[in-house]
Amino acid sequence: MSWHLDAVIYQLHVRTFCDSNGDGIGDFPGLTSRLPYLQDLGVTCLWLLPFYESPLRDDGYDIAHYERIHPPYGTHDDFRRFLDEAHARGLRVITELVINHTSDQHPWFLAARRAAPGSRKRDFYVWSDHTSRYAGARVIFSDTESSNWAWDPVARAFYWHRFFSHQPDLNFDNPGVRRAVVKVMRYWLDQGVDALRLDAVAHLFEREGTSCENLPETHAFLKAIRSDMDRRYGSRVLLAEVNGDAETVRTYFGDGDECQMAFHFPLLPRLFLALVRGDARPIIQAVTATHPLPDGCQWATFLRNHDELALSTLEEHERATVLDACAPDTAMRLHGGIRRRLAPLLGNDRARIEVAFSLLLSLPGSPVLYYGDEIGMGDDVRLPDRDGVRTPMQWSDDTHAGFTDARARRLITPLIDDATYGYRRINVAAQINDPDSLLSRIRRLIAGRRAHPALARGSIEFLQTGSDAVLAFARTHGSETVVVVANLSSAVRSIGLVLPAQTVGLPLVEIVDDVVFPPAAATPYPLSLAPYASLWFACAAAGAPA
Ligand code: TEU
Ligand code: CA
Repeated sequence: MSWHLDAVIYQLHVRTFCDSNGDGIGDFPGLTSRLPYLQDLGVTCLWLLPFYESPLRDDGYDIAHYERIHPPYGTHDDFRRFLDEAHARGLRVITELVINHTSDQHPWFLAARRAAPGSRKRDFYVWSDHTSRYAGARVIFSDTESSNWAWDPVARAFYWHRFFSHQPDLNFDNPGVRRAVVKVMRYWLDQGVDALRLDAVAHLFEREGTSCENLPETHAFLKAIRSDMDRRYGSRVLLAEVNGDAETVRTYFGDGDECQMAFHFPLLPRLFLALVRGDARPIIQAVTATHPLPDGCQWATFLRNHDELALSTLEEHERATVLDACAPDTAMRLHGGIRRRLAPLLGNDRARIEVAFSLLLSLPGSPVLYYGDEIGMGDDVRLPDRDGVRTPMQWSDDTHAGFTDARARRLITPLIDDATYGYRRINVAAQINDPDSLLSRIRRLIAGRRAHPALARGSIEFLQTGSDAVLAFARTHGSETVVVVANLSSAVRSIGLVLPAQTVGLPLVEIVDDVVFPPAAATPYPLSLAPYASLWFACAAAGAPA
């Protein structure tokens, strides 16, 4: 088991992936019809953004009913058919468990605001007569919210919210809440999902005099739900979404008894910093600070997701460097991060995009690809909030990009239709049979990773290259070592690569392009690298099974 240790995860939104019935809204039958594409890409796991009943004021992270599917996305049967079909194709499925908060339209909140102060129902949420409680908690959505408290005229009290004011936080001190969220967890595990992404999980409890983040009570609760899950379901997985520094995020693995996975938020901005500066050191620092993990645990690494690119774990001057280079226009910025997709963030430079994927797919961690980035989709900063990075998947140059029926009158969100990134140029159909396309390159990278378990499960050792601009590391698992070399700069680099002792004298085969290099008779091994070039060398000990 332990499929999560070598997963290649694809993140998508049912609503923007494929529409089957011409109403302009993506749905489960549409997604199911696109499973062959995902299987062919080579990913092994799908992560679905929230698809539950919701007023959609936070794109579904504002849940109004945990066990119902938002009707336009399909029925329960449609979901079951999708899940069965995904499993039949060997694809695992991660769904969202958003338990820090609900929508203010959730029946629990509608009841709480009318219930008597101090009653069980009222105490499903966190209330106060004044806004000075928990003053140590920062405001996360700093561009849109000014306080973590909002006035409710029905309850005649303030309620606590870490995100939008229409998303009241559940009160985890109430045992009724803890029981209710465990019931939700079991409901989706009973449906057969393989893993749950724990949204905003750092914020479950509040305590006076603290930042109200990462509290011991939160960790205790996570250990409790993990043991409940293990006892009842065996090998299911919890994935923590905690945007924090290395030390903080690492605590969510516990001693291997909390979450088996956590997003690698500390690495993310350092990948961009490294590419902006042409300097490998931020990556080495982030990986060194977060390795190794307890047995059975794995990072979920990513380049982009559905949110803004979070820069909060960088030093002030580092953040300024990335913002200046990647988000020169203030419209591209949100909550201190950047609301752009991968291709635009990297100046639509094909070589830089490829090296970013090369690192994503070779550094420790199970990689998460954000839908559309595999074809180099763009964004639309004119759309509100983070909608600009959540536009419909571009399947072809047909009407509506092949996302929906040509007769559909209105799409859930506008397509990208500009000269550079518009669907007429950037689409799956144009790339799928072209061996030189970005999509084909990424398919080969994924295949190379899956063929070499050292890239998923191996240890990591950073190698000397004589140049800060060139990152090199060895991943070793059993008798196999894979050596990765990446030029992070826009200049040609000539280096002497200090190879690990066990690889000297072995033939070097570049995995992605299947090219045999001269054996490394001695170390350092001389190499010349084009701007942003990356190479993956397989070196298997002679006579040993790879
Ligand atoms: O985000 C939770 C969260 O902690 C964010 O601050 C995130 O770290 C930040 O946006 C940096 O990328 C989750 C969802 O991912 C987000 O889409 C929701 O809006 C949010 O919860 C509230 O529900
Ligand atoms: Ca539809």
